[in-house]
Amino acid sequence: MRPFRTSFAETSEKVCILARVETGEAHGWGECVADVEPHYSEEWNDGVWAVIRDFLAPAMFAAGDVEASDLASVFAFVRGHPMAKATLENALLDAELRAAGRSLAERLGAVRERVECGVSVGIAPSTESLLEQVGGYLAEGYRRIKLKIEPGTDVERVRAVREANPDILLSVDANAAYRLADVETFRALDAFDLLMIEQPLHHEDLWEHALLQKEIRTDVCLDESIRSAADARAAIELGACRIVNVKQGRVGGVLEAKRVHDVADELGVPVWCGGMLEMGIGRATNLALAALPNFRLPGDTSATNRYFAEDLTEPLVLASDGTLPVPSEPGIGVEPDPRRLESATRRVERLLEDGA
Ligand code: OSB
Ligand code: MG
Repeated sequence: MRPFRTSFAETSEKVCILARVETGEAHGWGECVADVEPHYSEEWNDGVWAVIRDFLAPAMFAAGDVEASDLASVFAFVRGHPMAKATLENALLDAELRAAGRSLAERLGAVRERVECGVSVGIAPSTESLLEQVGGYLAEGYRRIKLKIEPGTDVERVRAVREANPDILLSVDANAAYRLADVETFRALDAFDLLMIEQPLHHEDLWEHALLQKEIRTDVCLDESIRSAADARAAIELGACRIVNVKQGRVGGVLEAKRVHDVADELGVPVWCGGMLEMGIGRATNLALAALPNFRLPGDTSATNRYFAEDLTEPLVLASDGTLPVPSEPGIGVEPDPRRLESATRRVERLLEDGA
């Protein structure tokens, strides 16, 4: 994949876990959003693999005739591990919807057939290269540019992009690289009419985000800090953010993501769909979610070619108006090509129900 640098790591290869759940009536797919190392969150691929194999899958089998909507309570005995839980829940839900001939978008309550897309631009080697990348994405039609920032180059880079593009929707994402003592940097960023500043401070610190939000004009958006609908309610009520980034994998699956959407809606806070550099299975899942009514800002739901030369599923192609279609076929509406899947697979484990 195209290399992507954040304040915590650089990714240049996509290595992820795919769950295929077979129910007898249908099969379904879930793409795990964890990465090889635990930087963005505590979860990582080998950990997810073990949690699914040793705890979640056995609990799902032991629970007998379960539906995806039962899994949150079936899995509650395992604390945390939302990305692992999301992988199985999304896969079972996909299988149920395929069996019922119903799309995920319809099941979640989608209100639109296309969603507006933004793009997240990684930390560039230079300001010139950043400006060139941003120009390219704008020419493709992307409706919002998000810049990854880190201390040292932040204000200079944001100023350069804003001066070159006075009218675009522009936001920044710090991935928790700052401290409250950096408030002067955020005051300086207030000058650039940013749509939001995403996750400026520590992922476990709602209180300091609330203090920061009082000191700056730009809306704070939380990503890493929001792991459930309860977190979203707490963060909003505390004044820790005025916008919420929803990533279904981070909150334990699309069903909890819908509850995050609903809580924010009830409290008058807009949400938007984040991304974890997903391949087509995860990307199609995100597009269904992004079609819900309170997803009011363009998401990090970029086209396949922004990340990958080739995907396992058919590419999702950006229209010149910066939108992607919401899949309308049953379930998530996409299917990996068997040959490409086989050649990309490094490890397989089949988990069977007792007696199967
Ligand atoms: O913080 O939103 C983030 C990618 C990997 C991990 C965390 C983040 C991101 C992105 C890119 O910003 C989102 C995407 O394009 O999928
Ligand atoms: Mg983020």
